[in-house]
Formats: sequence, C-alpha cells, structure tokens
Amino acid sequence: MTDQAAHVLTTGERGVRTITLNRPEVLNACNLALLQALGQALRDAEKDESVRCVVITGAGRAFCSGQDLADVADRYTSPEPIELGSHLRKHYHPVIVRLRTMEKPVVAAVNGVAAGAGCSLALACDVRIAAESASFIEAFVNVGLVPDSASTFMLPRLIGVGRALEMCFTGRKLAAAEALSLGLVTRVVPDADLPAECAKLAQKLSGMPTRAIGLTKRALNAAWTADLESQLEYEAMLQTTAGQSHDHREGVLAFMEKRPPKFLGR
Ligand code: T3D
Repeated sequence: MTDQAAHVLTTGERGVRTITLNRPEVLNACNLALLQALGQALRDAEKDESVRCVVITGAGRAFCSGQDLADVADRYTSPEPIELGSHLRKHYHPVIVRLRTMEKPVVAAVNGVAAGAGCSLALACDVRIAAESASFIEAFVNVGLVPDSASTFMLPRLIGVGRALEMCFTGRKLAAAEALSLGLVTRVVPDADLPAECAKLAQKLSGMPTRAIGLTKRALNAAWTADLESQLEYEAMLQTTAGQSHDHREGVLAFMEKRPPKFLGR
C-alpha cells in the first residue's frame, strides 16, 4: 500500500463503499496525501456502477480535524505572504463538489469530532449519523479564518442563518445531542452502534432505486437557487428520466403484483 493510499481505507460490501479517513494520530487531519487519496476514492466510488451508496467515516476517536496545521507549518515561518485560496481550489473544492454532485447517497458516519474543513466534509454529505461522543466545530475562527469547503453554503441551509452565524463566530463545540436538536444530524446512536447502524442504513439505501435517488439529489441541489417555475420544470425533466428507468417500471409492477420490488439502480 502506498503512503497516500494508507491515509484513506476503502472497503466494499453489497453495493456499499465505505471510505475511512485514516490518520488517527492527528484526528484524521487533512494533509495533501489524505486529500488526494480521498479525491481518488470518491472518483472510484462514483464511477463504479456496483457502488450504490457511500459511507464516510474516520479511524480512531475523530471524524476529521480539518486542515493538517502541522503539514503547512512552513507557511507560518516564511516571510512570504500566505495564499490559501489556491490550496482550497486545488485540493478541497474537488472533494466537496464531488460529494454534492455524485448521484449516489453519501452517509457521514460521524464517529467523533468534526472540526474546520472536517466539519465541512461532514456537512457536504447527504445524511449525517453521529455517535453520542461526536461533535462539530466550525473551528476556522479559532485560527483567524473564514469557514470554507462549503461550510458557509451548507450550514445555514441545514440549521438556519442565525445559528450558523453563532457557530461560526464563536467556534464553539456543538455536541451530538445539540446537533440532533438543530437538525444538523438525523440520528445520534451509542458510539459502539455507529458502524452497524450506518451499515444498516447504507445497505437499505443501496437496495433502493438509486437512479431516482441520484436524480432527487440533483433536484434538491438545484432547488437551493431556483425559482418555483424553473424548479417545477426541472422536476418534470428529471421525472421524464426517472420514468424511463428500469426501477420505475419494476416498482409499479411489483406493487401491482403484490411482491417486493427488485431495484437495480438503473
Ligand atoms: O490551506 C488551508 O490552511 C486552508 C484550509 C483551512 C481549512 C481548515 O480546516 S482550518 C481549521 C483547521 N483545524 C483546526 O483548527 C482544528 C485543530 N484541532 C483542534 O482544535 C483540536 O485538536 C480538536 C478540537 C479537533 C480536538 O481536541 P482534542 O483535545 O480532543 O485533541 P488534541 O489533543 O487537540 O489532538 C490530538 C492530536 O491531534 C494532537 O497531537 P499530539 O499532541 O497528540 O501529538 C494534535 O496536535 C493533533 N491534531 C488535531 N487536529 C490537528 C492536529 N494536528 C494537525 N492539524 C490538525 N488540524
């Protein structure tokens, strides 16, 4: 295994690809190798037709602590001006865009702290299930930065602008129970149950009409910036596509024949 590959572990079972961020000694902080390996793992999962649901989690006691600050320590001792935008564009944006546009459900199994860009990573997934000991920190302000990697896009849409501003201004830790009460996560489960609960959900999703789920993700992404008429038109267009799928025909036939459907994701 190359050093880069070791930073992200992938396993597959019955249509589910699990991607584990694997630098537990630094709470899965993102160095370049981890970001590249994560990007590659997501590209592979997107391309592989046998993968119908993706789970992202962290090794050890954390989900992800964001940018590896030690990895970029040189910036802070050099007299050169620091330029962060190009680093984000090159290494973070492709990961976030792929998570949001991949037409497969992506579940974040948030096993511990998700801080800074690690919090953004969790927010960019479609569904978040948290362990009781998990937490979310928009840690950027603690190091004098602006939330990035789409935290300013996802967070207010998930919990509202007022709460997003408070979280981002203070950089405080939001515990799993509060995250649940704000709608940032859909479920909180005992730490020991997280892998099994997420696997159960992922298995369920992977057996569903995943083509329709992918198109639904497209529709909900578009709805964030659309007006009513254009969204209605977009739904009609996507429904035309879904209507021609195997799974639509199968779903209706199975209903009429009073048998369980066999969805193929196409
Ligand atoms: O290119 C760019 O820079 C732009 C992109 C920016 C995106 C960002 O993500 S900016 C925000 C970066 N992240 C942070 O500021 C979070 C830093 N970490 C923390 O605040 C804390 O570690 C946590 C609140 C996440 C967890 O605290 P705690 O007490 O549970 O753990 P700890 O003891 O602080 O951390 C354990 C180890 O992980 C420790 O190493 P050690 O002392 O055992 O050798 C610590 O240094 C290391 N670690 C944790 N987070 C990072 C890290 N090492 C490097 N980078 C980290 N982000």
